[in-house]
Amino acid sequence: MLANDLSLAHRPIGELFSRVADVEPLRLTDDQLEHFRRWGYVSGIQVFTPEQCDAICDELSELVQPDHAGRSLWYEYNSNESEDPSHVLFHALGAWRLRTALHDCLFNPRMLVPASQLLEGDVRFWHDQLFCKPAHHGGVVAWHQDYSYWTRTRPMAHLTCWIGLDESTVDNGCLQYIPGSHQWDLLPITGLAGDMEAIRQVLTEEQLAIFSAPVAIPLPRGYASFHHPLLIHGSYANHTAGPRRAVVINTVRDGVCSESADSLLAGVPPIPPGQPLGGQFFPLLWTA
Ligand SMILES: O=C(O)CCC(=O)C(=O)O
Repeated sequence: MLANDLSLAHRPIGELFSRVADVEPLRLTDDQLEHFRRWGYVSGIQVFTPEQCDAICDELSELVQPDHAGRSLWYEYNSNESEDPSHVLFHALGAWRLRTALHDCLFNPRMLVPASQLLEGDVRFWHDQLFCKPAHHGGVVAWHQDYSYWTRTRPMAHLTCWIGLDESTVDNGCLQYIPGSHQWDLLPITGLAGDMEAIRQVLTEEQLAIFSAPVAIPLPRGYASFHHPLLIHGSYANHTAGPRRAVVINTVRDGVCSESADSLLAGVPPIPPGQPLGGQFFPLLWTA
């Protein structure tokens, strides 16, 4: 085990994400909860201050360099998941193990209080993700359902929190949703970073009709959108002069179990099928 593996710490290490005395103002309203139930997402929730975004961006600028300290700790690391040099999508899982702000942001009540409401229980960490599209030649994230990548865990009681580190706009490739698609069945994986429209091959005529009306989710810097594990989402390319960077925090309701005898994340010791997620790599983040 490596001494600088921050996954050993199950509480904040630094001061950037200080405790919040009163969590009541952080709670989603009944209208927001109803919006999530009906459409599969709720957005426009501030979870990071500009100072917190700056600290995470500083760490990120180090982590995109190929020879950074701690690089053996990643679960996945793709400098360009698209494999097309003219459309770059930096996508990496496991940053919480490498740098303090990216670790401590998991314990942020501004994210955890809404997550607990949406999951209807205690919140356990699943994994983090970084999605970064550089200026001028940032690639797409193809339409997909998150749970199609997570069927090795069950029951489906998962949640995604997407947090912009830059203002995200239609022009720089903000998140896009197909509202209501969380009611659809689980679809097969059709790729994450290549052909934006590949998912169309597996949709019915009825689904294709709904699919023609995606909703863009532009957000100010530090603001989040939460979505359901079956909601279809993606994002278009970034051809603007600035980057579009995001941290994604994926959580589960406490009690979600492994469904696989293999490692759930690269390098993590297996959790036997039927056993709940827990231990060093899956800390409990919030008790309702
Ligand atoms: O950052 C993006 O554009 C896509 C993020 C995404 O696919 C996710 O949060 O599951």
